[in-house]
Amino acid sequence: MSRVSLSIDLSVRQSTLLGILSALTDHHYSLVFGSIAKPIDPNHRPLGINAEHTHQWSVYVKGVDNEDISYWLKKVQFKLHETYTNSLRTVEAPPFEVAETGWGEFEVQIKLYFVPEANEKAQTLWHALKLHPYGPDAEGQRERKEAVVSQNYEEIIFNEPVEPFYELLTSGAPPQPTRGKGSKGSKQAMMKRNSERSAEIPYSESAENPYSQKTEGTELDRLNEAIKTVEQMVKDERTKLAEREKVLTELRKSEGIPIKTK
Ligand code: SLL
Repeated sequence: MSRVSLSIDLSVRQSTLLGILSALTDHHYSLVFGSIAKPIDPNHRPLGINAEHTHQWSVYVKGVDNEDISYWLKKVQFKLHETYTNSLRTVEAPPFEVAETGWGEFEVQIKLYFVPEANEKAQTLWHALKLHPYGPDAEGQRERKEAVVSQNYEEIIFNEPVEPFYELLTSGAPPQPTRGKGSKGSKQAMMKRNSERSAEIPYSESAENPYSQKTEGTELDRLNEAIKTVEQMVKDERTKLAEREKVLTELRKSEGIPIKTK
């Protein structure tokens, strides 16, 4: 009895460990998706738009820190609310975005299509288009007519990419146009210029971009700690199992009774 439950416990822990290890060896490609919306200024209404439309907005998929991700992301299909004409919008090249006007919020379906070398099926994301400010300062934001940004960070994981695609991924994005002199984030820009072409996220976070190698490093440290803990747990369970087996063998010998394990 105890022997059976122990071995199940052990296999669960081992699979956790394998999960963590494979998460470390998979290839992660990051993107940001979301929307930005602004109330239409009644004195500057764009020509020819529906009188009921109150907001201008755009929904987008882009690289972290605006990195060009078209070397692995081939096209994006945005499915808008059915009140829009031609509600299925396909964008075949960056910027992967749809700009519109409207009056209501809705869920946008975003379908990502990868380059053929990826040999990966399209992936679907959902984004709730936000037109109205939300959160603790919603009222202030509304009064100041601030743009409403709602965005998410996403990591696409390609497991064991097929060889040509792996090469493509690790050869990375074409070099970014460099910013003007004295621009902020110069360390980051330098890291980018000096490094090999890579699909990696920026070295450090910035005001516009919270996703960086530094924050990722902290996460990896935590994962490494978790692996150590899991390894120790597996070791402890093995020791316990061996001890129990020893007791079982001794019991078998002294009692001469076959002990059922089911
Ligand atoms: C709502 N469930 O009631 C949502 C639907 C639809 C948004 C929002 C303009 C369409 C058009 C538009 O803003 N549709 O006139 O082309 O809030």
